[in-house]
Amino acid sequence: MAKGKTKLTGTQKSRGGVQSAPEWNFSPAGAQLGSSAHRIAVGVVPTELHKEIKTPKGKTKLTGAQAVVRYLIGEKVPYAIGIFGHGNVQLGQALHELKDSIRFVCAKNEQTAVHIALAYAKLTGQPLAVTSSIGPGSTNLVTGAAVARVNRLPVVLLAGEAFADGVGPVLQQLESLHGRTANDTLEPVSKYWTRISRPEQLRRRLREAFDAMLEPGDEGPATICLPMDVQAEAAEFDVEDLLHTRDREYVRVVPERHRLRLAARRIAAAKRPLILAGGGVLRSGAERELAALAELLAAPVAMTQAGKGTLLFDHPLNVFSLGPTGTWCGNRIAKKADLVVGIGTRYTDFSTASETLFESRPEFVNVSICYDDVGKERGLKLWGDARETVSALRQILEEEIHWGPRGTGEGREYVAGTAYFKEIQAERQAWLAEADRWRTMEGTPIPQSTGIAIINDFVTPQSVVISAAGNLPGDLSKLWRDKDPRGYLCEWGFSTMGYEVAAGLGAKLACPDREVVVCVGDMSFLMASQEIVTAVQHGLAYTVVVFDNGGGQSIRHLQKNSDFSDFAMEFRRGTEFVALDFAKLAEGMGAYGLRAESGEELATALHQARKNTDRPTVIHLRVERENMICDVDAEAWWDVPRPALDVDGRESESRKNYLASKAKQIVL
Ligand SMILES: Cc1ncc(C[n+]2csc(CCOP(=O)(O)OP(=O)(O)O)c2C)c(N)n1
Ligand SMILES: [Mg+2]
Repeated sequence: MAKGKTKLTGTQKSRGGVQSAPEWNFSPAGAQLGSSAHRIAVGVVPTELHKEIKTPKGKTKLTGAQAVVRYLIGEKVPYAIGIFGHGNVQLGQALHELKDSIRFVCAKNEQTAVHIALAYAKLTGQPLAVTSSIGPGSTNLVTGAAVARVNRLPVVLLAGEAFADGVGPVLQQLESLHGRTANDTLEPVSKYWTRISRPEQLRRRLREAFDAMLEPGDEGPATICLPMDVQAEAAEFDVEDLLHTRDREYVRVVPERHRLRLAARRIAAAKRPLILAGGGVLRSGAERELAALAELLAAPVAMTQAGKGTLLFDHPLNVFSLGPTGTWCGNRIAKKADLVVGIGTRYTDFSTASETLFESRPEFVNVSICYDDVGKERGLKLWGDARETVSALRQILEEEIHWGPRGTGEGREYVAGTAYFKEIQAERQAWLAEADRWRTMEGTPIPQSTGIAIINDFVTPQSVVISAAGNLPGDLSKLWRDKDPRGYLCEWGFSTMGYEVAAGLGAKLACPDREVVVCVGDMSFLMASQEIVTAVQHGLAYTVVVFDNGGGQSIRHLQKNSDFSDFAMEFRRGTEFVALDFAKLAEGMGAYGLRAESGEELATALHQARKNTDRPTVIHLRVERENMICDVDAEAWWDVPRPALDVDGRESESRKNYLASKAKQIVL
C-alpha cells in the first residue's frame, strides 16, 4: 500500500491498539455518550451474533472464550469484572468483541473484583462474572470466593488456567506436579468448581455452574478454570443454544402440611416465643409475612446482621440484634424464650453467643430453604421458602387453630395487657434510651457512635449503608435505625476487611439511583481502597466515610477487655501516631477528599458528598479511640480462647473464667 499504511477493518483497528470507543460511564458526562453508555442493555443479544458463519451442520465456529461470553450474555449477566494477564487476554478479546452486551469493569485487585460482584448479587440476586489471569490472579480470588460461599452469594469466577495440553511454561504456576495448579486453591471455597480441558465441555459445565450457583438458599461461587489454550481454540457451537434464556426464577418450595400444622401447634403453645430473622427473609422477600406473623403472635423479633431491617427499628416488636456485638435488649429476651422461630438464619456464633445464649433451652422451629440450616439447634424443620412458609404458618394459626390476633390496626396497637408484651416494651425503651445516649455523645474528635448517628440521620430510605469489619458492624447493628428493609448491607458472614469500598461500587452498579454510603475503618480502608480508581473511571458516585481511630480498635479493645496485652493494633511509630490523610489519598486516586472531626463538619461533608455526582467522595472522619460502645456489656459471650499459661508458666485467672463460660455452651 502507498505511504506504507495498512488497510484495517473496524475490528482490526481496535485490535491493533488504535483507541477504541470511549469506555462506558455513569456520570453525567458519560451519559452524554448516549443512553446505552449510561444504562446497560442487559441481556440484549446483538442480532449479528445469530448471523455468524455457520458450518454445514448448522453450528458456528467460536473460540472457547467467545462461547463463554455468549453463554454469559444468554444468562443475562450484565457485567464482567477483573484484570487481564497472559492467562485470560483470550477471554478479554471475546469480551471486547461484545462489550456493548456485557460491560467490562477493570478492577484493581481480583479479590475486590469479587467483592464488587457480591454487593451487586446481594442487592439484586443476580450473579456477575469475575475473571483473573493464571497464578496470582487466581489466588487473589480466593478470599472473595470464600466471602461468596459464606454469605451464600452467586458469582461466576472465570479463572485463567495453565495449558490443557500440559506443555506450557511454569511462569505463575506451582511447579509441583500431581495435576495441581494455583486454581486448586479455589476448590474448597467454591460451590461448584471445574477445570475445562476441551472447548466442547463448556456448554454443559457452564449450565451446571449456573444451576449450582443459583440454588435457592445455598447460592455460592462457581469457579470455571479456563486453560489459556482452550480459551483460544475454536470448536463448533450451537449459538442459539448458548444464547437461549434459561428459566432463572426463584423457586419457592413449601413444607408438607402436616409439618406446618405441627409447627403451628407448637408456636401457639409457646408463652415466650421469639422470632429470629436472618438474611433469608430478605432473600425471599418475606418482610411483610414476617411482620404479619410477629403481629399475629405479638412475638418479639430479633435480627441478625444479614436480616437487619426486616422489621424497621420503630416497630414495637423489634428487639434488635443478638449476641456479643448485639444489644442487651435482644439478648435478655432471647435468654428467657421458650420457643424460637428461626427464619432464614444460619445460627452463627453472633446470633447464639457461641451457643450460650438460649439458656432456657427453648424449642426451635426453623424455616429455611437451605437444608444445611433448617435442622440446626435440633429445630423442627420447615424446609421451604421463607415467604411462602411463613405465610402458610400464619394461615394455619388463623384458620385452623383459630389463633386470635394479639395485635390490631396493622399490628401497631397491641392488646398490651400481656406481661410479655409489657416486658418487651420496657426492654426496648431502656435500650433505646441507652442508644440515644451514645448517639448524642459529644467530644473532640467525636465518638464513633455519634458519627454513626449523624450519618443515619442524614440518609434517606433510598440510601444503602455498607460495612464489613472492625467495630462498625457491631456499632451499626446497635445504633443504626433502618429506614428501608434493603438499606443495610453488612458483610458479617466472613467479616472481611477490605470489602467495603469495592462493595460500594457494586451497590452503585446494582442500584444507580440509590445513594450509597460506605462506613469503613481506617485499617480496613488501608487494606483495600484501590477500587476508588475504578469508580472514578466509570463515573460512579458514592460516599466513603473512613473512621480514623488510629488503627484496629475493635481488636485492641478485644485485647484490653479479654486480658490480652494491648499489642500492635495501632498505627504508631513509638508513641506517635502516623499522620495519615485519607482525603489526600482519595484525591490522589482521582476522587474527592474531605475531612471532618466534629459533628457539624461531618454533616457538612455528607451534604457536599451528595452533591458530587461524577465520582466518589471520601470523608476522613477522625473519631475517639477509647470511649467506644463496643465496651458496653451486651450480656452475651463470644468464644475467644484465653491462653492456658501466663508468661511465668502458671495457669491464668483469665483461663479459669474462660473455661467457666465455655462450660455453659449448649451444643445441640
Ligand atoms: C481480612 C481480615 N484480616 C483480619 C481480620 C481481623 N480483624 C477484625 S477487625 C480488625 C481491625 C479492623 O480495623 P479498622 O478497620 O480500623 O476498624 P476498627 O477495629 O478500628 O473499628 C481486624 C484486624 C479481618 N476481619 N479481616
Ligand atoms: Mg480503626
